[in-house]
Amino acid sequence: MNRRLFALGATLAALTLGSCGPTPQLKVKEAVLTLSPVDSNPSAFHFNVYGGPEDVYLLRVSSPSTIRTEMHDVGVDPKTGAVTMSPMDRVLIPAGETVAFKKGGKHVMMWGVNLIPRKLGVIEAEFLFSNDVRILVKARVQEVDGTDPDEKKAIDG
Ligand SMILES: [Cu+2]
Repeated sequence: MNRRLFALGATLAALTLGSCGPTPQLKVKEAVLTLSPVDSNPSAFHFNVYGGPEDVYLLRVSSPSTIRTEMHDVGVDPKTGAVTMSPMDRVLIPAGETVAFKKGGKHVMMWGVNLIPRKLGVIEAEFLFSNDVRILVKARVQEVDGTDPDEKKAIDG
């Protein structure tokens, strides 16, 4: 019995040591919130999601500094050729692959961004995945032209 358990343990150790290369880690990086020039319009949130050891879905991106968020994809209307945005309720993050939320593609829209991130130049966002992992991210906040938020400039200067 004891010998059997030992053998099992040795096998598990061998399997763990035998896997080649570092195990990919589910991560969110390069996150930037671009403030809308018009306060009543949503701001655009961009980032890269790095897939982990298994396929997962990104289910939600939220922030205590916003009223509402939505994940959107960008497409082209086949009839009119106009660029359209459609909400997504989940986004597949394949194991070991990078999914970019970038200008002209997938993105998160944030409504009602309050004064805190505008003053700090940083916004906290939480990413919820289908494997129950939550990742907290501090993202840079910028104006449409890429500069620091106006409120931050007003305080700093
Ligand atoms: Cu959108």
